[in-house]
Amino acid sequence: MNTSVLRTASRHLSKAGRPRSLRTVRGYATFNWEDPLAASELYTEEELAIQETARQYCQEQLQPRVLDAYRHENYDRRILEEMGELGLLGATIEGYGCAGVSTVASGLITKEVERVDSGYRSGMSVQSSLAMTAIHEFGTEELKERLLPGLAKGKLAGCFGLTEPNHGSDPGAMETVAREHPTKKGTYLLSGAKTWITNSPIADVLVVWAKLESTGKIHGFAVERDQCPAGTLETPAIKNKTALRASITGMIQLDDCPVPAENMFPEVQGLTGPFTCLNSARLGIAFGAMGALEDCLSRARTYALERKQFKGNPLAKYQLIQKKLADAATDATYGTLAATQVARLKDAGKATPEMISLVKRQNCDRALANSRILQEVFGGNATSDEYHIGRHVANLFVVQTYEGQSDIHALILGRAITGVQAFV
Ligand code: TGC
Ligand code: FAD
Repeated sequence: MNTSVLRTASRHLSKAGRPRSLRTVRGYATFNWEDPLAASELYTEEELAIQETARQYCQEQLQPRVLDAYRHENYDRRILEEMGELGLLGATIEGYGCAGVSTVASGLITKEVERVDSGYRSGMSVQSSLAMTAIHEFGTEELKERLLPGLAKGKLAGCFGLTEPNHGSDPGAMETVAREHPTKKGTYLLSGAKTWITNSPIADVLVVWAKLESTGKIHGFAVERDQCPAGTLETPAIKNKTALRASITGMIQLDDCPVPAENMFPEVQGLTGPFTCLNSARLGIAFGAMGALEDCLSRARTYALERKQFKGNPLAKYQLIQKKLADAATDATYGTLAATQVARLKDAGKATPEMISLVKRQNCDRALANSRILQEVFGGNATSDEYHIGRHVANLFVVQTYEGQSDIHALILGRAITGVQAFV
């Protein structure tokens, strides 16, 4: 907490020389604006310790890098190894060099990373929830033992290719195909294009979803870059993004790329494969978006206490400003509690995909709406990237869009409520 800021503003806040929010009312605990509904009471000591480790790493190692990374659209590949060293990658997986923590703890890690930047969280989520989960849930034992430890340590980078140039919200219509090699038994040839793929330009292991030409069914493949002959796999970066600039995004272009049959996921076919991984990543985003919103709130509060307009009053004294802060704090704490509840239910085997759609949609929508309103607190200074708020706002648009755009999650919920399908 910035006590010098509080001192400056104290005469406007209370006779006791501290903000009214910090006063204790007899018989009650002290209100903590950073955790208004005391979500921390719901976490185990181990979960809190994991959150603290993640927060320390993120604030000490990621925060100082983010402005430069965002300005120059430069993702530092070493970040995956740093996260791997701390056990942050594939954290819920048991064995294979992974930490085996609860879904709640994993959510809290995600929240701390996204407090710094959604792009950093993106790089971690794709590695953990999408690439590693796909291999862990659906890969052969040999594939798991060969690939998961390297992914867990961040020595290998992973990506997840579902979206195509012509198919984003409707991945069921994907055009990427896998056909059996005409002469080489036990090999599939993959052809097609995936786009907007986080980590693809740096990925060593590319999880690609494709339709088997013979059956038309969707299957997953772990494509290992070092096994692909020249010209069969290209992963050009998509440059000049208007958001998520601290992450790296690209395409996956496959031209009769040979993949051994052992690298196909044997146990799953259809969209259940990719959606199982997305369940995990979407829940992570529900936590992460609250981290980004909390950072916007904290920065807006500090600014409002420091900035004086009209007779030397801090902006924080004005009611319209206070409402913006109150709305953001309310949505951040509700969203954190809701994500925590779904994560606990997931660990207890009681969660449903619709619950995950609900919290992914609501938390992303509220994070985007509130961050955009908090941006106003900074006036013209919001235009400077050194205030960080504009970066969060731009990022949160993407967070609301990927892993199922918000309206798509509304339709998933609408289907569950009415029993009527609205997609087709
Ligand atoms: P639908 O008929 O609903 O389902 C087809 C099959 O899939 C099963 N299924 C699920 N399984 C597990 N978990 C879920 N959440 C599931 N949802 C559906 C379902 O049971 C069915 O199985 P089966 O055996 O009967 O075939 O399929 P649909 O085509 O009607 O789906 C429509 C819709 C809109 C729900 C779906 O396509 C959708 O969610 N679209 C959004 C696409 C999306 O989320 N793309 C994400 C790409 S990855 C990404 O964005 C990563 S960014 C990461 C980062 O950088 O952080
Ligand atoms: P579209 O599907 O074309 O949708 C456009 C708009 O139309 C949306 O608002 C949508 O809600 C709306 N819409 C579509 N259908 C309907 C309907 N039936 N009813 C009402 N409204 C509808 N994908 C991956 O596979 N892996 C990744 O790692 C990955 N990383 C990404 C990173 C970034 C930076 C970005 C921007 C995207 C990434 N994506 C990734 C892709 C992302 O998942 C898609 O952008 C997202 O699923 C939406 O698809 P689309 O962009 O094709 O939009």
